[in-house]
Amino acid sequence: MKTLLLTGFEPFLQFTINPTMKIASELHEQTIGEYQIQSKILPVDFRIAGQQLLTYIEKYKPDAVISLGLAGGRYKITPERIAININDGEPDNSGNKLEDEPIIETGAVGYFSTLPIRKMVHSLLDHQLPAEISNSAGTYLCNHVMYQALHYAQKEQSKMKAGFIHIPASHELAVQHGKIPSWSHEDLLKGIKLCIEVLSADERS
Ligand code: PCA
Repeated sequence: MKTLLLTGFEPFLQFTINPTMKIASELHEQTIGEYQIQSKILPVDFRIAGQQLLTYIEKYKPDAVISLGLAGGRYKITPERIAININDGEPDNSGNKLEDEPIIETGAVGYFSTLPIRKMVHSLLDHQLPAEISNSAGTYLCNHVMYQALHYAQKEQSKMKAGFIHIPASHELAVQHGKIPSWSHEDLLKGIKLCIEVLSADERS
């Protein structure tokens, strides 16, 4: 059995709910394909999210890491293609406002996801769930943790796969927010389960 570290994020900015929390916690300790899942929720804080993620990676020594984030306003499930070496954006939940700052001073400009993102998108579409690869994870916390995991794998010459999937709002969040498209929790959960099945099947082939 392999280990998957699955992370979600706490709520942030104007989003009073983060649907990734519910998905991550419902999948905690479940088995999908060859993967036993360990779920964790990360803080929306530039100074501690990456460190927490690396602590969990060292603790669980996962074969793969999938981090989930909310992309409020997107209509589709979007596996991310690349993480870039920049922290920039709105203040985080602790009030840190970073601008044009490298995540890791000596790190690469960017890292491609090592998840089977094209196969994930195909599988989601085959199951009638709208999906596409995203070519930018932004420069906020989601990009930050994706970069941190991939940098770690590269630095340690680890075979650990890593990457990030952004999801749309849930109906629950959209009702509170008022101006963003949304999916049912059940469909979001189904989509993430499919992505994990694809990851597992990809490694068997
Ligand atoms: N989405 C934000 C940070 C936390 C989350 O769920 C992002 O896209 O960076």
